[in-house]
Amino acid sequence: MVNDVAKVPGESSNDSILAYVALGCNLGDRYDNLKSAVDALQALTTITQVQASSVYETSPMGPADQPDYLNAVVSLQTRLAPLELLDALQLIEQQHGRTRDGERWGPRTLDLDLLLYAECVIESPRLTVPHPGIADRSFVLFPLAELDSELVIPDKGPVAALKAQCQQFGIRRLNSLL
Ligand code: A4P
Ligand code: MG
Repeated sequence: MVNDVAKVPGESSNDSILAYVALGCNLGDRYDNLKSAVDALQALTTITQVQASSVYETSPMGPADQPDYLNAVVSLQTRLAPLELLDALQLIEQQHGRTRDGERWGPRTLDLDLLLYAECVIESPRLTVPHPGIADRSFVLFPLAELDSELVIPDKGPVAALKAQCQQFGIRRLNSLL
């Protein structure tokens, strides 16, 4: 089901949409991978006004025998449809050596998750927005709240309240990406 601005996940909008994307990485040069992903987003003509949170180092959610993650969130403006934006994110993941052959929640060179697409609620085979994990992960909520502390997540509530009660994952704030 889809409401608000984008009526169909594959159909682009005449209006510029504010979207939020979560970045995660725990393999390779983690900071370089995140920075390079932000550079790749900024290089797209279909995406403008990219703003990045600080980088956070976090203990892994899922299997414990994997390196700590670096996480961040970016906001951006786009006229891409939700599925077109997902395509763009998955292409950037592939360009950064992302494979999908390991265990669930296993280590990765780059994960780009579409957190929010305006106020849209989307349930389609390839895409769920807001992202299913958005409301209970410190490594998403802390950087997201940095970009907009007043943000209200559709069907979930204010980011500030969610941040106050979420699971922490040993979160440590590092430097900024931009
Ligand atoms: N998909 C559906 N909705 C979305 C969305 N909103 N954004 C589909 C992105 N993709 C979405 O994703 C699987 C499928 O989800 C895609 O094909 C897409 O069509 P994937 O990237 O292939 O696999 P994944 O990321 O491993 O799956 P999953 O279950 O979404 O994992 P998460 O939730 O991304 O968690 N620990 C720390 N500290 N920090 C992390 O960032 N990340 C994970 C992965 C595990 N542990 C972590 C972290
Ligand atoms: Mg993912």
